[in-house]
Amino acid sequence: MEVIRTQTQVGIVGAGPAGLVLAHLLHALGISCVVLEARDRSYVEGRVRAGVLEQGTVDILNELGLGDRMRREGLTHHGVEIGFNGRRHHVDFEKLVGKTVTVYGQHEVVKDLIAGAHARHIPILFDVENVSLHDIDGSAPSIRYTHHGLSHELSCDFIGGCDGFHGVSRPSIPEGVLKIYERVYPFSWLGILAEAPPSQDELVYMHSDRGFALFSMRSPTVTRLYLQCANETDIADWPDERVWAELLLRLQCEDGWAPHVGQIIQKSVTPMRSFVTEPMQYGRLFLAGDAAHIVPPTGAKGMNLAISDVKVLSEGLSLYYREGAMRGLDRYSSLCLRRVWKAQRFSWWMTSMLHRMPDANDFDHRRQLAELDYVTSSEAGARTIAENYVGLPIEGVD
Ligand code: FAS
Ligand code: PHB
Repeated sequence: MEVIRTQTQVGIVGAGPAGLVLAHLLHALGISCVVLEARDRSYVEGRVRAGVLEQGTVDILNELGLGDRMRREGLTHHGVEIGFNGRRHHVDFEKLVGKTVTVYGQHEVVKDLIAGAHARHIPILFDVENVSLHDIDGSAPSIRYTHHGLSHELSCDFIGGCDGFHGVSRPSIPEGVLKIYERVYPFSWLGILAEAPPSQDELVYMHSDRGFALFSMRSPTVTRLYLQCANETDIADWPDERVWAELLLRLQCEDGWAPHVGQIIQKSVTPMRSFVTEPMQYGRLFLAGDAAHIVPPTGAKGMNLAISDVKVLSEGLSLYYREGAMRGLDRYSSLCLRRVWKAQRFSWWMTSMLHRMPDANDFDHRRQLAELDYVTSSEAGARTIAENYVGLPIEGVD
């Protein structure tokens, strides 16, 4: 079969937050790229996932001229509430670290990124199949794929492996090169979207004897909620009535606060894992986002890390194309991993502090409660939550 040969400077595999933000960052730098995506546009735009944008993520989207709808529809949050023993405790980001976060669904960010890419004629090919990476350890890597039944080969200078945890990029790196660090948690999250106006302005992370629950939101009319559930949970065992009953039990507070109940419009179960691959690059292939690391969503870091990775990558590529210097690209992995591991630590710590651990004894549980009491009653303790939650600084390549 004839192979259609094309070329670009940076080939990007995956049109999630990592791949799409990288494409816009490169476009703004005058560096050509092509984004190859396995699924169709509506699937990618409909994937309901993260909800909290760090200040750094908001700044990057605004600097790219892609923040209009986010500024209109996003919800600025000045803090969160940590709940235990039936009481909620406010952690005030603004007072403690002078920053805020924005609640705006990942799927809304993706819609804005794709719309912006089309307006700027940044090529995104959806429904690509049989993607394979070649000569990634040489100076002329390429990506082969089929699209609408035709075979293609995209020659490029560099490849952005932005294809998530189950993508082809990480497995394209030869055996023995990568060191994998992983922890799988003994529970998952059952998440719902409900057509119910949020019953308060801020998120509530609740540690209850029955298990963890999270009250979040998407808009003035849509509430987002999660509850800790067993791994391998079959969603068929959780009809809407059972989900609401359990959420109301776990989130109940002495002051009578409770989420508003409404029609559930989306339900899913997400396993929880911490995962890091080192290094995050091999030859001219650079892994970014979930292709390189996974965090439990308790710290609201997943999507934000994906975007900070590609910010660093874009700076390294800019240095290369401006000055022919590889020093930024050579530092990509070490720079990203320093911030990734701090986000891993925070996400693990929030998860360990807030969830009921199946193997915990009474001492462990009382120690957990003491930790929650400390971080919500000590300014130093609350500040460590605040500065990690709003996002640690992104170190530049130079
Ligand atoms: P993504 O997985 O978003 O994107 C990768 C893209 O690559 C996908 O579009 C995929 O279709 C494509 N792809 C895969 N293989 C390919 C191939 N061979 N060829 C071409 N394309 C390919 N984070 C939070 O902060 N809070 C949350 O509540 C939260 N909930 C989550 C729920 C679920 C079910 C999952 C899976 C993740 C959740 N996350 C959450 C984490 C999530 O937000 C990720 O961190 C974020 O999507 C990472 O973005 P990317 O790295 O771009 O990867
Ligand atoms: C969400 O709104 O989806 C969300 C918020 C905070 C988290 C995880 C998910 O830690």
